[in-house]
Amino acid sequence: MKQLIGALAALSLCTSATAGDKPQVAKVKVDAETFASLDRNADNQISRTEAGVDRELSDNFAYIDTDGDGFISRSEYLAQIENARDPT
Ligand SMILES: [Ca+2]
Ligand SMILES: [Ca+2]
Repeated sequence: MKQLIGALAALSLCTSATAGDKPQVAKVKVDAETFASLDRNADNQISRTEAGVDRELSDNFAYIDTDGDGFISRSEYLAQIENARDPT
């Protein structure tokens, strides 16, 4: 029985050690889907009105809209995710 507990402990250690990489990959996928769900009229960009449903996005709209055209394009949205993941 002790051996089994030891094996389980080793297994859970192993799981938590590898878990570090996975959430980020999953988050990017979720965020790409979030873009599609925010883009209500499917014109491939998020207007201020569309961003209004997401307070964080709305608050950072001007910052995310790097070319200042008043819309967040898919690339601007994904670039913002990249910046959030890696501030350097
Ligand atoms: Ca749109
Ligand atoms: Ca823009």
